Amino acid sequence: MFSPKVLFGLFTCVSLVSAVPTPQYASIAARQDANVSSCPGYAASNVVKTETSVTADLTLAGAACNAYGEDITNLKLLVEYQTDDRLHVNIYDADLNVFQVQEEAVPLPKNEKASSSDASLEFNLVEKPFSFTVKRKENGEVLFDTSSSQLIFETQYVRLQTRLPKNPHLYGFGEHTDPFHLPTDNYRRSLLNAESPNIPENSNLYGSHPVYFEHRGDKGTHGVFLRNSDPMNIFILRDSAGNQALEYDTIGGVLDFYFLAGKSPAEVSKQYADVVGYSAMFPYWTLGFHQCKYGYWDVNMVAEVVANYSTAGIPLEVMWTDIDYMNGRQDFTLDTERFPMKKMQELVTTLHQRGQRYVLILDPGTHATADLETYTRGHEQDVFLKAADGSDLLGVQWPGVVAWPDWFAPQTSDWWTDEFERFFNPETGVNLDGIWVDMNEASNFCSNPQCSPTPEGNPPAPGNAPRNNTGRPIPGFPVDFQPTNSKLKARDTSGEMKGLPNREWFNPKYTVYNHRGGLSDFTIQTNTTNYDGTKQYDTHNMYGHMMALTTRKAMLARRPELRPMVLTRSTFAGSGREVTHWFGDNHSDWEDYRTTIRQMLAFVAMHQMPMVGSDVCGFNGDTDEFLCARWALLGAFQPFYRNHAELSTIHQEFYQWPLVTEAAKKAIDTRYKLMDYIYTALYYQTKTGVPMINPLFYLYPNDANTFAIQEQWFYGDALLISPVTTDYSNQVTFYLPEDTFYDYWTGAPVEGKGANVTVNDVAWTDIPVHIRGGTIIPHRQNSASTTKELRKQDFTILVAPGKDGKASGRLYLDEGEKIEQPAVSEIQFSWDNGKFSATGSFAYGGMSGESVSVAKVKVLGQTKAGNMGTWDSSMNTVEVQGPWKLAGAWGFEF
Ligand SMILES: *[C@@H]1O[C@H](CO)[C@@H](O)[C@H](O)[C@H]1NC(C)=O
Ligand SMILES: *[C@@H]1O[C@H](CO)[C@@H](O)[C@H](O)[C@H]1NC(C)=O
Ligand SMILES: *[C@@H]1O[C@H](CO)[C@@H](O)[C@H](O)[C@H]1NC(C)=O
Ligand SMILES: *[C@@H]1O[C@H](CO)[C@@H](O)[C@H](O)[C@H]1NC(C)=O
Ligand SMILES: *[C@@H]1O[C@H](CO)[C@@H](O)[C@H](O)[C@H]1NC(C)=O
Ligand SMILES: CC(=O)N[C@H]1CO[C@H](CO)[C@@H](O)[C@@H]1O
Repeated sequence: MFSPKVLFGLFTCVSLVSAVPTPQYASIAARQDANVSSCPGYAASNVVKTETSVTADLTLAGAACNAYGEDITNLKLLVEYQTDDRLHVNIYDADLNVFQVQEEAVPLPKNEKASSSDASLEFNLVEKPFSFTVKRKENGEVLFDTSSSQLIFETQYVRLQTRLPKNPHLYGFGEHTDPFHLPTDNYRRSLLNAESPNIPENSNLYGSHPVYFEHRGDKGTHGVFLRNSDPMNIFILRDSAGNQALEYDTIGGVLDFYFLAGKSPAEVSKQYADVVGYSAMFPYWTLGFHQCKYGYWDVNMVAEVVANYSTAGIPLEVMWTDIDYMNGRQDFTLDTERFPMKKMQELVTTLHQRGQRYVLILDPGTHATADLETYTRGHEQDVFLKAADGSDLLGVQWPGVVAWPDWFAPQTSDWWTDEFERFFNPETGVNLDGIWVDMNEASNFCSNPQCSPTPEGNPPAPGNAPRNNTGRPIPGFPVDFQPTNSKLKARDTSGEMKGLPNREWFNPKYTVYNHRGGLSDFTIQTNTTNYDGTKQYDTHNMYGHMMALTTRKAMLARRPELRPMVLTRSTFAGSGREVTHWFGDNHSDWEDYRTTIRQMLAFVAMHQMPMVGSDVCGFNGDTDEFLCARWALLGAFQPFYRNHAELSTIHQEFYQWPLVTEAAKKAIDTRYKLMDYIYTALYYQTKTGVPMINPLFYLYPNDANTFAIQEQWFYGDALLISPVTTDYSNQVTFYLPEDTFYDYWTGAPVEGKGANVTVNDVAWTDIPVHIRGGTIIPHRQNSASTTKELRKQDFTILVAPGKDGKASGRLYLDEGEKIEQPAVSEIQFSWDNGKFSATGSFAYGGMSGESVSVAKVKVLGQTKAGNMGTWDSSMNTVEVQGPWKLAGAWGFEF
């Protein structure tokens, strides 16, 4: 780890002539031994403005400074008013040799050619020295202004700075474990995907999402996405006078920006989805409770865990198995002694009969041995990345020496899909329901580019006790498998945006901070060429993303009619449109318990990856019953809910402690009753981009007290979750905005005063939850052991009127798993001072045994009985008994 003291040097930039005074930032970049102050910047010429676009030539405005590479003399500027709310600004090399993100990795959004006069954003440029601004027309707010320093565009270094308001409210730039509301006092983020045990703060983690949201209260929220996958540092700078700026420093790629106008936070989320894609819809069962552990020794133990959950009366929806199931940790194999096929099939069949599901793990590294058919088939189909001599590039992962699939090669997808069909064949293989891809940053146990992946130098990392059938020591790569590789032969990639040749691949002069060491340490060598002629240097941050996309295709080929459930550790901007993510290998401690909240907020709202969650109770290290009880409750109100632990830890299944059993039962019972409510929220995020989890400022954008809150959230848009976040404490202080709330557990009204509330006696089995007035929440009347059983329960509708006596809510119903839904219902509930109605579409009739009936409607905060229903004077609630079938519009009046 780099200490902050070392990071923030005091080197000061020389002022540049500019209308606004140039801030004197501590130039963190400059401390990397290059004098960027002599960089000449660019001058714009041939500026052509049309109704929907601006183009210009940018020419280096003086002698090259060659700070961290060579200055590129000729650039082009392309500005497109793509929609009324989205402005695209791309600054790229005129020769089109510099790498640009492939469309297969991140499709380009459609340019709808909006008219600049109708657009909410306005682009302006200064020709010399070149700079530009983006302004919100409505109120003149300048959202982006690059005049505080010169644009630098070199072969291995690209820098752009924008001025920020003082103490800006910034969010995003995942993946990180830093504050949700980003620090603004000379803060650094680096985007360089890396395996990250214990998810350290102020570090690059598993994924890269070069997007930020900036919130300016009633002046609006906007977003800025940089479509660039190269490793980069991002700085939020503050000079001694308090002037602030945001700086991008990348070691390659182009400045391909998308400015999103908002103006509400949720609108920015939607506009970001328009650019990188709307989230995939996940099966209903994914919202159930999941259990995993590295170290379930054999199939019997897996079955025993399932049975123990059942005995304890804790609903278990999905059972997972980590790499334990593999033969010598090789993909697409079973340890024939401990996980024999016959028993695995019996396990899956039994789970399915009980309405439960099964998920297995895969890693990208394919054991490079002639004994593994998956490898030999892959080798024959030429799916692996190549070393300089054309042989398969080798590294080390769990099985030992591995070859790395090249996910940009089309044949890799065919091979991977074929392996899925062989191994996960419903009749002859393991008929799993979802898949989990890990280690795909990619993580290489070979620690540096010079490392030789031989068994002697790099034995497989310690894991389970040695098994008989691993064939260790792992044999080296057989000589007769050295192929001659056709695809690398002199490919002329000029003008194809594949990346510049002859760069310094491992130690570029400009350093992107990496907590694992150098650029290429513990991963695939960055000098490796991909199938399409691009380099790992530029595409490294998309390796896991591409693996996940390929895996989704394989799942789809297996079961074309069903929504795939693919969980990936490594992600890139846009991963959410296909797959989902958990927060990686955290630690069983209170800090990581708290961290899950800020990670969830950023992933769901700012990165369009809604189905996320943490390893409940913690992954590394031993948890304890108090932490695990709290985490069981916290996790139940996060989208993806899986208990998972590392090999060497104690068992932490919820049934291991009576206290945790009680907490988990309550948590799961509540989560399940609310399942259709949150499934509805997920569905609408996939359709509208509006997040299913709301940071408080999304719903109270003018309340400055909410901007930095990172230990509370709205589950959906109605339920405010305020868990105990202090270590081993029964006390919680949480914020209640000025609004009408109701205690979720008692129904009692609670008037929010725009102030903190402290509760001193939160039991280990409790979590404070409040309903926001003005909402209507559909519930299942009872919980159940599986989501399949849950769907047989009738609904109750809970109405929580706001101050104005009104409320609204919605319910989406479908069959739960199919991509093409034969019939769905989209129901709107409304309450207006005594009048209840359900309107919308009602095509979903329910599968056999399922309920689509409402048993009762319960209205909170009623001080008198109406003409209908039963008034409970102690709780001030009215209950109106149904049933009403959700088959057409209905309603009643008190
Ligand atoms: C950087 O360049 C400027 C202008 O040429 C010069 O005044 C300054 O001393 C240089 N700084 C360093 C640290 O080399
Ligand atoms: C399951 O429960 C039994 C009985 O309490 C216990 O002996 C066993 O260790 C448990 N197994 C697992 C894997 O939790
Ligand atoms: C990448 O660099 C390493 C270390 O210098 C070298 O051994 C290897 O041959 C290079 N690979 C390619 C594809 O050029
Ligand atoms: C492993 O090999 C030993 C010796 O060959 C044998 O006794 C044992 O049963 C095998 N299986 C396991 C699971 O240890
Ligand atoms: C609420 O308490 C937190 C600390 O627990 C504090 O940071 C925050 O400023 C308080 N909010 C208000 C509105 O007082
Ligand atoms: C973000 C965070 O809290 N990470 C912690 C994970 O666990 C390790 C080991 O306890 C801590 O050092 C990290 O701070």
